[in-house]
Amino acid sequence: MAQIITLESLLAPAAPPTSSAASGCTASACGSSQAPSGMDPAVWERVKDHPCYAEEAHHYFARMHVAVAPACNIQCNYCNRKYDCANESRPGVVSEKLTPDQAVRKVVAVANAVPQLSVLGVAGPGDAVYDWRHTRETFERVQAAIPDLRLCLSTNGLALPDHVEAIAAMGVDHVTITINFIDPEIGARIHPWIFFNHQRHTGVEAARILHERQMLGLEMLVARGILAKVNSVMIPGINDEHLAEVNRVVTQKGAFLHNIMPLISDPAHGTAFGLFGQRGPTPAELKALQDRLAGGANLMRHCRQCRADAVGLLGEDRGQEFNLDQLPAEAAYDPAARATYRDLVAETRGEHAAHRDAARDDVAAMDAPAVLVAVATRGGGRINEHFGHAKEFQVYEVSPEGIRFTAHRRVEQYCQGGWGEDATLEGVLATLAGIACVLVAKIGDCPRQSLEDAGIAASQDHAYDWIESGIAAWYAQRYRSTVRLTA
Ligand code: CLF
Ligand code: SF4
Repeated sequence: MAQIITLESLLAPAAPPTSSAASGCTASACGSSQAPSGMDPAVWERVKDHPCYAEEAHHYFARMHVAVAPACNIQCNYCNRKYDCANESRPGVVSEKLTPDQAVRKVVAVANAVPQLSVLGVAGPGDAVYDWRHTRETFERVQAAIPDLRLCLSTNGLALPDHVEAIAAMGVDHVTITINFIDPEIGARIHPWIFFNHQRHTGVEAARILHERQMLGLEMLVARGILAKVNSVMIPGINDEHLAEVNRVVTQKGAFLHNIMPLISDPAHGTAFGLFGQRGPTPAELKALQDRLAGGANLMRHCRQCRADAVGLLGEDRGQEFNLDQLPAEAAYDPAARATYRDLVAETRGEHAAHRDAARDDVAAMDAPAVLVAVATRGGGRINEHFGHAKEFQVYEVSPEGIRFTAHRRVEQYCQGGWGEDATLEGVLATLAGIACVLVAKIGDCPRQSLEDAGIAASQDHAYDWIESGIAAWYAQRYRSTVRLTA
C-alpha cells in the first residue's frame, strides 16, 4: 500500500501553515508553477524540478550524487586528489567510492526513502566525463530502474567534446563545465597540468588546450539543446576580475546558468592553494561580483558546493544515512512516494507563486531601503526551522525592487542536545553580520536578546508562513512604523 505523504509531514510538521500576504490561491497559479518572466515555458519544464538549475526548485527537490568517477585528467590548484572533486564539492571530505552496481543499489534505496529526489548527478570524485565508462554504465542502469530521474553531470571539459554525442543520445539534459578562465596565462595559475592525447602538458600550453576544449564542449552542448551550466571558482587576485570576461564569453556561447563559487582554501586540505595561503573571497566580495554580472547569463546564487556523494535537499546532506553497509542487498524501486510528493508539490507551488507575487506587490509600494533578511527553513518555501536547529540561513535582499534570494550562510547548530552553546552563538552572530532581521519558526529569549544586542532583529511572528510573505510582512511592519515616527 502506498505511503501517505503530505508536504507538511515532510517539511513542516510542527504547525499548520498560515499566510500574512495573499490568502487562498489564484485561479491562474493554482496547481501549477509558471515559468519566471522571460523564460521559455518549455525550458521551465526542464528545470523546474532541478534544485540547481532553478532557485525555486531547491526549496522542494533533492539531488543525489554517486561517487563512481574517481579518475581525472587535469590538476587544479584547489584540489587534492585524495579528496572529492572541488569543482562540485568541498575539499576535505572523503567519499565512499562506488561501482556502478553499488551506485544503482544506493539510488534505489534513496529514491524509496527520499521522495524529494529528482536528480542523479555524477560529480566526481574525479571527472565524470573523463571517467566516462563508469558514468555511462551508472546512468544506463539507473535509467532502466528509475526512468523519470533526471541525469546530470559535471566535468572540467577536457574530455567533453569526445562524449557529447553519447551524452545527448542518453538524454542527459543538464551538464556543468567548470570554466575558471578565458586567458590561458590566468588559467596556468589555476591548472598546472593536463593529460591529453596520451601526453602530459603543462603551463600556458596546457591551459590553452583546456580552454579550447571547454569552449568546443560548451558549443557542442548548446548546439544539441542540452542545458549547460558553467561553474567558476572565484580566486581573489588570480581570476576574480577576469570572471567578468568568463561570464561574457559563456553568455555569448549560450550557457544557461553561471555559478560563481568561492574558493575554499585551507592548508589542512593539502591543496596547492591551501598550502600557498591563497585566500577565498569574502561573502561580500562574492556578492559584489555577482551583482556586477547581473544581466549576463542567469546567475546561480544558491550553490552549496556539495560533496561528490551528497544526498538530499541542497542545504542538507543525508549521505551518511545511505552508506553501503546500510543498504539492503537488493530492493525494488517503489515509485509511489515520489509520485505522491510530486503531485503535492505541483499544487503547493502554485499557491507559493501567488503569495510570492503578492509579497512583491506589497514591497513595491514601500518607500524603504534595501536590507538583508536571513530565513531559517527546512524546505518547502516556508519559514519553518527553529533558530537553534538551523545549520544555515537563507539570505534574501528586500527592497521596493522585490525580494531576491542572494546567498546562504552556514552556521554551526546553536542548540545542541536541548541547550544553546554561548561559544557557538558568537560564531552565528559573526556569520549574520550585515543582516537586518532573522525570521525563524521559534527562538528563545536568550539568543533573541544576543541578536538584538548585535543590532539584528529576530522574529517568530511569521513562523510557517511562505518565506516571501513573511519577509514582506516584516518589512512593511519595520518601515511603516519608521515612516509614521518620522512623519
Ligand atoms: Fe549535482 Fe551539479 Fe548536477 Fe547539481 S550539484 S552535478 S548541477 S545535481 Fe548544485 Fe551542488 Fe552547487 Fe553543483 S549545489 S555543487 S551546482
Ligand atoms: Fe580535482 Fe576535479 Fe580539478 Fe580533477 S577536475 S583536479 S578532480 S577539482
